[in-house]
Amino acid sequence: MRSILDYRPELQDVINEVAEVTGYLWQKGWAERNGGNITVNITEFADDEMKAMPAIAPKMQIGKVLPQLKGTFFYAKGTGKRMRDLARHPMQNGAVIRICDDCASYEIIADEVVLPTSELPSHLSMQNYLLETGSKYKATLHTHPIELVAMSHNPKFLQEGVMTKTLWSMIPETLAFAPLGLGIVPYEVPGSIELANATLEQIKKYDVVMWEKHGVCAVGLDIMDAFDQVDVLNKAANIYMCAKNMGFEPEGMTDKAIKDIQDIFHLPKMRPC
Ligand code: 2HA
Ligand code: ZN
Repeated sequence: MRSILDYRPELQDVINEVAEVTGYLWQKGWAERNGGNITVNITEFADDEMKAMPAIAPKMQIGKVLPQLKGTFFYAKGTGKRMRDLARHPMQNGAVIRICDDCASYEIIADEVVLPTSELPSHLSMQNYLLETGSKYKATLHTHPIELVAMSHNPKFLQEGVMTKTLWSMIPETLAFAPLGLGIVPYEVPGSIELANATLEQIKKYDVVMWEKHGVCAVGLDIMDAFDQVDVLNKAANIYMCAKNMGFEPEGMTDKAIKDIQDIFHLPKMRPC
């Protein structure tokens, strides 16, 4: 069977990167069974031939109206599909979708009828916001990083800024590579519009947001960038956990040490476009 990648070779690099990251997610233990999902905006690769591709399944509803997404194209992981399978066979475990002109529905155009992720409302809400703000970010990632999810079971860490401060203070790299910190989304039903709306509010300020007792959602220039930010935050959570397992509360870098790093390295406080 002919794949969309056969005549859009530029797309291959994006899909290869998604496959590489999904392999990491599995290796890290963050992607049990079908856990987690990904979308990447691939509209830049849509030539006339791709735009003319017919739908291969009936139109489906997103559950929200997202005006910026009219005519855009996304690669989306399939619902119920495993990250570890996607790493080897990305076009059988994910699909290319086109958002219809009503901005409220989508159709699958390639390669196979693989229904997109159950968290599509959250992913597309974030993608809509990124376009609305002129961001260069193309990728959204949802995954279940063990130590971060564990921390979200302690109400102390769900207060604004507390988890961010704890994580930043574990190791300077966390501050450098996740400079916006971690937003908090109180528990909502997975896949719900409520979860999508609450995520959207937090993603305005943060590149990575914690879904209480569930996982994280991250945005990035590409899927590797989104993954890296989650990875550095989870590394800090792991250091926190190791110290606790050794029987002590980690001291953490001082407020001054944190501020010095922010100043010396001119770390952004807002998402750069
Ligand atoms: O796709 O992780 O939140 C499976 C999930 C839903
Ligand atoms: Zn999940």
